[in-house]
Amino acid sequence: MFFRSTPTATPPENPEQAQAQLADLKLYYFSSCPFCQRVLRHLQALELEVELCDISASTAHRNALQQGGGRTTVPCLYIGKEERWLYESKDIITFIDQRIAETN
Ligand SMILES: N[C@@H](CCC(=O)N[C@@H](CS)C(=O)NCC(=O)O)C(=O)O
Repeated sequence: MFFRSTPTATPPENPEQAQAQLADLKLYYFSSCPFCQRVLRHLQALELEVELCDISASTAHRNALQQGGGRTTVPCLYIGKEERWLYESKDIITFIDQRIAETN
């Protein structure tokens, strides 16, 4: 599958604050999903981490996604502070960038 890659992100000026901004996030994913890889690559370029929930490795994660988000499509970002489930890789990347921008 081919898709346009996102522009390479650069790590934030204040990585500790930026990392703290992501503390309430969980990324539901599975590793062979190219849309998940897009989000994971973005996080890698930023040198930041979110909690990862692999739905192919854990029935509990899969069930949590189904029950919380309403479907098992990945990637899906659970936003703890808002109790919100965000689907769509591009929207997830935009959300993460916005959260980080709040630290600048
Ligand atoms: N447009 C979505 C596509 C997501 C997508 O198609 N994910 C696949 C895995 S690669 C999936 O979860 N398919 C199973 C389903 O939708 O239940 C995105 O960019 O995140």
